This record gives sequence, structure tokens and C-alpha cells, in this order.
Amino acid sequence: MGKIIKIVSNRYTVYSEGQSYDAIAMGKLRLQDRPVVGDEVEFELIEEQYCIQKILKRRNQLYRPAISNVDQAMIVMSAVEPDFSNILVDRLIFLISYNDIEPVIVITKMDLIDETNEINQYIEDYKKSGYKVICTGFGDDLTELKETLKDKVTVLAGQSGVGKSSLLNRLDKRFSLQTQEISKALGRGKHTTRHTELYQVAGGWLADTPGFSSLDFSRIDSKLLIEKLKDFRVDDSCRFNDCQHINEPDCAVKRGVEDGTVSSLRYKNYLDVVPLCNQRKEWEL
Ligand SMILES: Nc1nc2c(ncn2[C@@H]2O[C@H](COP(=O)(O)OP(=O)(O)OP(=O)(O)O)[C@@H](O)[C@H]2O)c(=O)[nH]1
Ligand SMILES: [Mg+2]
Ligand SMILES: [Zn+2]
Repeated sequence: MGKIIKIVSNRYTVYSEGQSYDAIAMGKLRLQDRPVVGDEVEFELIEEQYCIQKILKRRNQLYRPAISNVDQAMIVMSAVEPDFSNILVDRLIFLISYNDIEPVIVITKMDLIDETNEINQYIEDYKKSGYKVICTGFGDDLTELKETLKDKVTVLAGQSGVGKSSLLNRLDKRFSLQTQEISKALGRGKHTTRHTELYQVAGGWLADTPGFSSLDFSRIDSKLLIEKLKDFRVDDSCRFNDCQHINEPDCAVKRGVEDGTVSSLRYKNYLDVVPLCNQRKEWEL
């Protein structure tokens, strides 16, 4: 038994009891269900080659970045360079929560803005909606981040250039993961990290991942999505027990938006994502 901690093309690194093994996946396995980082696997030595024989049932799974069996996903978003996007934060919250993974918002590059920046209002909004937000910048102390990582398996999710690899390098001085300045011309990162890998950090496991440039809502059923969102879940307060909080009369969420107990910004982001659910077309960042 072991855990896949790294995949580069068809070379797998399996971690088991303090040791890492270089392994391949049996052909039948790759056809059934491609192994992903985070998978718990059975593997054995066959003719001097470690072979992954079986993937155990996944506790949960995220598709972009591809990873399984995580406790939480950190949505890494920079305050600037690339610009902060509440739409992207919410869309990631939707995808992550849908897959039964706890989202945590991490805002990087806080050293590049001042207290009056409007980002601080977004931060308040997410906190009020019940999400954990960790702000960090060069020179900041990482205690809160470390406490959040302890004893957990965490994946970093965010577009290219937001500072995912930089976070790992700052968390543990032994790392020297490649990082790269964002492109002045494009205003975004250049996909410096090319593969997903789990590292032992701060008493837990943390996965660095490649940045993505589109998101896929094709697997999302919007009715199920509501059940997974802590601030939009249907309870007795909506008239209909299958209320989607869109056009239904006597809806508690819409009432909440009117009286300020539900964030209007987050509600708008929810309404905008509903038409994308179950659709083949990806959302390009
Ligand atoms: N000022 C400042 N710069 C940062 C911070 N975090 C990262 N950077 C810079 O942002 C740039 C991109 O950082 P990376 O760590 O390579 O970003 P990434 O998210 O790993 O990008 P990909 O691997 O392409 O997905 C680098 O030049 C970093 O030095 C921060 O908190 N403050
Ligand atoms: Mg990186
Ligand atoms: Zn409702």
C-alpha cells in the first residue's frame, strides 16, 4: 500500500512508510481509470520493477488540478499580478465544494497593495459567508498557513503566476521549486510548474500544481451544487424544498440578499455559474 505523490508522463512516484518508489502503472489500470496524484494504491515488485496494481476507492477527487483524497483545497489568488478576481474565487469554491472538499482562500502578494485596496472588502465578504481567508505577502509570517496545513492533505489551486510554488518555497527553506515572474505583456504567469506533486510540509501534505487557464463545469449538476454550498443550501426557509434561489417566489436566499445577510456579490456569481453547469464548453479565464 502506498500513495501516489508525483506523476510525470507515465512515471509514478509512490510513497510508502517513509520511502519513495519509482513505479509504473499496469496497462489494464490506465485503461480503467487513470491514476492521479493522491491515489492510495497497491503496488508490488515484479521483475525488478515496481508496478501499481490497484487504485483504492477515492474519498474525493478534483479534476483541475487532478488530485484525489484531499482534506482541503487552497484557492490561491494574488491581490495583483495577475489581478484579483472574485468571479474566479467563487467558481473555484463551487467546483471544490461540489467535490466534497473544503475550500480555503489564500490571497498572496498582499505586500503589493495597501489597506485601502478594495480587495479588503472582498476578503470581509468571504469571511462573513463562512470561508477561511488567509492573506500573505513577502515578509509576512506564515504561522496561520502552517497551522491550517498541519495534519491535512491540501492542494493548491490557482491560475499561473499567483505564487503557488513560491508559497512552498517560503514554507520550507529546503525547497527550491522553480518560480517565474509573470509576463508583463500578458499580465499572467507562464505555466512554470508542469506537474502535480505532493510534498511533506508543515506537518501535513501539500500539493503544488500547474496553473490552469480554463475551468470545466460539465460534471456539475446545479441542483446538487446548492446542497454543497454552505451559504446557499436550502433549508426550511425557502418555500420550495427544491428551490434553486433563481426565480422561485418566497426564497430565503433572495430575501437574504435584500436585507444584507447574504452577499449580493456571491449571489450574482452563483446565478452566473448556473448556465455553465452541465455544459460541454469550458470557461476560459
Ligand atoms: N511581491 C510578491 N511576489 C510574489 C508573492 N508570491 C509570489 N510572488 C512572485 O510571483 C511570481 C510567480 O510566482 P510562482 O510561485 O512561480 O507562481 P505559480 O503560481 O507557482 O505559477 P505556475 O507554476 O505557473 O502555476 C514570482 O515572480 C514570485 O516571486 C508575494 O507574496 N509577493
Ligand atoms: Mg508553480
Ligand atoms: Zn431559495
